[in-house]
Amino acid sequence: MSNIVTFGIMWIVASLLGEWGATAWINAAPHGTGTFWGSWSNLGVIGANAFDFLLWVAVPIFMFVVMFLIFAMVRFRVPKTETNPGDAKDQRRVNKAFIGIWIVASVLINILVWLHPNASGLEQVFAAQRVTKTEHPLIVDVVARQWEWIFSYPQYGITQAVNSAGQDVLYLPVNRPVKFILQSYDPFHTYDATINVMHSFWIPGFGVKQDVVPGETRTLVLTPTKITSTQQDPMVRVQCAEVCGPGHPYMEANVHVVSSSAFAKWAKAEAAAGN
Ligand SMILES: [Cu+2]
Repeated sequence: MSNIVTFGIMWIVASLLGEWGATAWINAAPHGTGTFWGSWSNLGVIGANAFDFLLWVAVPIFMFVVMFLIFAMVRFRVPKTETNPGDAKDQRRVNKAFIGIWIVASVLINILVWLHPNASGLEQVFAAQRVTKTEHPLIVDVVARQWEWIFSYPQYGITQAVNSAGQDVLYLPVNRPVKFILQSYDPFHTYDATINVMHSFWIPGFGVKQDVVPGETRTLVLTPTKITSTQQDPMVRVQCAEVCGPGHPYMEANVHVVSSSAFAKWAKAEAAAGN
């Protein structure tokens, strides 16, 4: 059998096994769907799909390189009779066609992943940001300070949402778009602007992260897709993801994704409590 046919069979078998393993891993991910830990928002699903696609593309490329190494090591090993191994003829042979095909294939694969999932995924993310009034987005004003996340709900008259223990808390209704308006400043020390630093608003379980920069107002629109909470899934929490001082690792807040009726009840009670 020619070298090319033998190697081709090795490559195809290894790739099929690899794709089978990758698909099994994707389907068996800890939280059920997708290779990401969290894809419990519309934006998270876009990221998880991109990751899955790239994994499927990467498996045959990875197998090509690994199988090529193994095949060459075995097939072209130096025979015992060779007296001057460093000068073996096969080690100085060049296959220009192989080099050309490798370069063209690499360029094509790069163009492919630039178009999809990169450009196509970004387009989906941008489209999700253009939320319209008819979709009745929930507005949540988010203030990041050293070291606390403050959530207010202007549509419901809530200036700082807290739980019974007085901790900041983020309540969201499931399947309704949320528009986060993100700012970094300290409402309790407005006289001292030097303490305003960069933070990053990260909910790992939603698969999204947005930097919060002093002097800027940034927005993030997403739709939670599953009823869950930090208690059920620690990945569903607000976590600062930009080193912002000694309190940075503890700059987190509990999240509750609840039904729309439970949210209305909570918002009413929260406003009535004067929070
Ligand atoms: Cu931080």
